[in-house]
Amino acid sequence: MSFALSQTPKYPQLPSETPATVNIPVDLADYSRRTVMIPMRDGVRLNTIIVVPKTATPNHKAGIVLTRTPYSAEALTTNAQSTHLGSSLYGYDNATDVIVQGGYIRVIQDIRGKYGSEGDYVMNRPFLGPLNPTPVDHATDTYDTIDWLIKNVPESNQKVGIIGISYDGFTTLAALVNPHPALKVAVPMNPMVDGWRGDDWFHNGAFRQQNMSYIYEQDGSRANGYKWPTSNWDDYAMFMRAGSAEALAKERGLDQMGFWRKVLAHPAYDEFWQDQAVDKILAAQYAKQPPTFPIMLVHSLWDAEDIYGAMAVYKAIKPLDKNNMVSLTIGPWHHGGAIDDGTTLGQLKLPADPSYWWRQTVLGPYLASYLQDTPPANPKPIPPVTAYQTGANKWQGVPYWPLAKKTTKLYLHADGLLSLNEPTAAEVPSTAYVSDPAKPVPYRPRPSRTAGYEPDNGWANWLAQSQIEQSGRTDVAVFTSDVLTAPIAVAGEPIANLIAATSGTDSDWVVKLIDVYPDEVPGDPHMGGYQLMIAADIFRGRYRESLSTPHAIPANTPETYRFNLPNAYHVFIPGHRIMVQVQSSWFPLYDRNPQTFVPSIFLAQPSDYRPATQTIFHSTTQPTFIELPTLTNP
Ligand code: PG9
Repeated sequence: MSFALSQTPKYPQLPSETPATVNIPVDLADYSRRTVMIPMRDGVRLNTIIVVPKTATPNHKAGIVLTRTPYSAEALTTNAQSTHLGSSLYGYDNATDVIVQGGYIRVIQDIRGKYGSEGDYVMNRPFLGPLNPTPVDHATDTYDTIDWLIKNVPESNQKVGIIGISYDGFTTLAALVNPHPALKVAVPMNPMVDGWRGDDWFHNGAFRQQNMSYIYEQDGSRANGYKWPTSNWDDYAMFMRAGSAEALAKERGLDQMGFWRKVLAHPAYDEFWQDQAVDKILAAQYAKQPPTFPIMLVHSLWDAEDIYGAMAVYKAIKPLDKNNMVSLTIGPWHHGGAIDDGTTLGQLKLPADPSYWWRQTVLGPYLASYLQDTPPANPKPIPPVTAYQTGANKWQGVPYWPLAKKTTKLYLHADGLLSLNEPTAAEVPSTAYVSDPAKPVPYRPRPSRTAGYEPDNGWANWLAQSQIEQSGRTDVAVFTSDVLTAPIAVAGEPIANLIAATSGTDSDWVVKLIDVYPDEVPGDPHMGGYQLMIAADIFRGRYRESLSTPHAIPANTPETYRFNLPNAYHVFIPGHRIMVQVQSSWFPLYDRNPQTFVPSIFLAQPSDYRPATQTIFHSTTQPTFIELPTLTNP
């Protein structure tokens, strides 16, 4: 480290050996790198890194692949001081292999308020309208950026594609709102779309408290310089000791962050969340004018962060897609798995590498068709939906989604049984368990690390972890089918139709649809008896009548909780069994429901947290079932 001296030094100095900046000699690298500040319409300038392969020249122009990120354009483009473009980009960096092979100009921009960009940061800055009275949002920033790029990058062929995962998937979707005419293709991957319904902040009203550290670091400073103060290796212990998310927030100073205060003020699905849901915004736009350029939505089946977004957008805009511009990929992936190594998903081994196959066979030709001046001749057409069927473990091109046209009901029964038959009058009509907020069900084995992507963290693949440990708990109700003799293929969103009562006045309900492997799996011993979640989600009972207005649950009264589980494309194969688990906590990922109705769970007091007896009904008149969207020919 060297320190600049403000005065003439008193003692003799050795001259510093360190230059002011270090550059790779221009002739050595196969690319050039420019850092520019692009002015937006309100005068704010956004830090933008433009990496140009040497194959792109003013006489041999190339398309631009743009990503807009809160995660540091500098970091994403300086993976190595490499002479090769591919190695200089960070890791897989939104499909580096495809970007390099396609000869594209790579542009990564810090969104306003983050890292090298000017302006203020607002989490998922809402679009212009009631929540944003300023003249700028991510749509206008993308427009202004593209406009500048095509006028100021002489190697550009005037064709721009935008691509990104998660937050960068959200900014990719934002580019679709009143898009610039030079925007020719968009690939939003695992985008954050609706923070309340099923992406990062809540799922059906249950708060994802493990993202509190994300809010702290993201809102805390431009360059994420303030790190969440840790205290425990095991988040389960940390959240239990604090008592509630709000108490922990106070303890750690999270209440200094603006977005946290918004979360606290909006626990229900009020206008704050509804008005910024991107699926609704795009549907309103496309109802007036259908999409005019290609958009490929990318969904990960085991996405621990944004399992809702891509499919919600597809559902909302596909019926409005009169020009057939919108396609879909559904992959056997964790969050961001499309640009990662796809050969494993936790314990699961997948033949070949589905991620590499998809990038090379689908994404590469797709981008080439719309961004290259001379795309490869006779490309194989990209199907409307490219989906990976787990269980059978194969990619398939399918004409529409959901693929299933029929519904098969999977009924819960007495004695922990599960079958396609309705309950009979001879059966015990209900199953009960005690849910104790003092001992919530761990969502994954402890120690439960803060969500992160370090190699030993486990967060990325927790949705694919075996549920075997949970199946042995007394506070988890378990229902299992006989061993299957014929396949059952699911292709769409299963719907949980739970009829249940609680002795409390509020309750969470977690429903998990599980594929149980045979007791022994030849050649893959770790999979013996494995309980793989195929679709699972949580529903906060106070929202059963209205998502925007909570209502107390009348104690000891059967109520219907009907909610969609995330999409599945899975075949339960002969020799396997199907299982459904029902529980009332998923901790510490979700905050605990005190099981006593209080106006805001964020403000629940220790005395509000009480054990409750939970009763699941499976009688002839009150049957609980899962509606499976099934295929006639698996
Ligand atoms: N899922 C992350 C995120 C997106 C938007 C808001 C907050 C978090 C992400 O991976 O970017």
